[in-house]
Amino acid sequence: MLVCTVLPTYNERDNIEPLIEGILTNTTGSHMVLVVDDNSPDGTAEVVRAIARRHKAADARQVALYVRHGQSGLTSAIQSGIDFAVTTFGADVVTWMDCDLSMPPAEVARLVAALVDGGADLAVGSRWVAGGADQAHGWMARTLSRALNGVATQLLGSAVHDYTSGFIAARAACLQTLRLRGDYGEYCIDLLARAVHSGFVVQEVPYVCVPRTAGVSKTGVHLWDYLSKGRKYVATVWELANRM
Ligand SMILES: Nc1nc2c(ncn2[C@@H]2O[C@H](COP(=O)(O)OP(=O)(O)OP(=O)(O)O)[C@@H](O)[C@H]2O)c(=O)[nH]1
Ligand SMILES: [Mg+2]
Repeated sequence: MLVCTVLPTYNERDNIEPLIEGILTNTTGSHMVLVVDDNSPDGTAEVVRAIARRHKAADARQVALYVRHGQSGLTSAIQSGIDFAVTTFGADVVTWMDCDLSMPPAEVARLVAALVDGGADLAVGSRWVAGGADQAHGWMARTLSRALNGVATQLLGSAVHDYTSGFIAARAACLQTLRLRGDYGEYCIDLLARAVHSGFVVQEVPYVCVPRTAGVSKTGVHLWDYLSKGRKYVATVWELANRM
């Protein structure tokens, strides 16, 4: 069984190496990494090329890189990575996560175990179940996230308590049925709601979200940035609730 972790990056030069090493040292068997970089001006791709060369020589674990030119967007970057992982590399399971080290790389193995040992079709890292927490954001952003997710759980299905997680592992067959839609984080609400609605087995795995220590958040640093992204998330929940 081949597992591929897709890593969407834009200016993550200082995070990508500890992230890749953290994933590969905490997983066993056939586990590869695919970085989808949108031609980051900070040289993220150069760092990835060096890591790839080192692994090729040392332990043959594959670190692949896809640089997109003239394209941007988190959702399309992840979907491109999924397509490559499944079609080109033949991955049976695809996982993905943010590359700001807010999602601990050691937790990838627990998401994969929820599929392999737990029989789930899709596993989602969750801040809002017992054992999970959000240490990355301030009180106001956390409260907004909890409120949005509380409404989403009520309207879209109680199998998920963190619809905006972005930390996912899924079987290739599930991802071939459910393609990602949207521009940014709203894809996750949409994907999880459709997975639950379509009868896929969804399992939550608690994780503790920790603060970014290098690079800059793509959502932004002010509460206003979260509110403006949040508007889109509220609209997505509302549209899905009316359609399902
Ligand atoms: N390839 C690609 N990656 C992106 C793009 N926008 C954001 N990313 C990546 O998406 C992930 C999430 O971005 P973050 O900066 O963590 O932003 P966030 O999680 O929305 O906000 P925080 O809660 O502040 O972390 C990171 O790995 C980014 O590098 C994009 O246009 N293209
Ligand atoms: Mg993040």
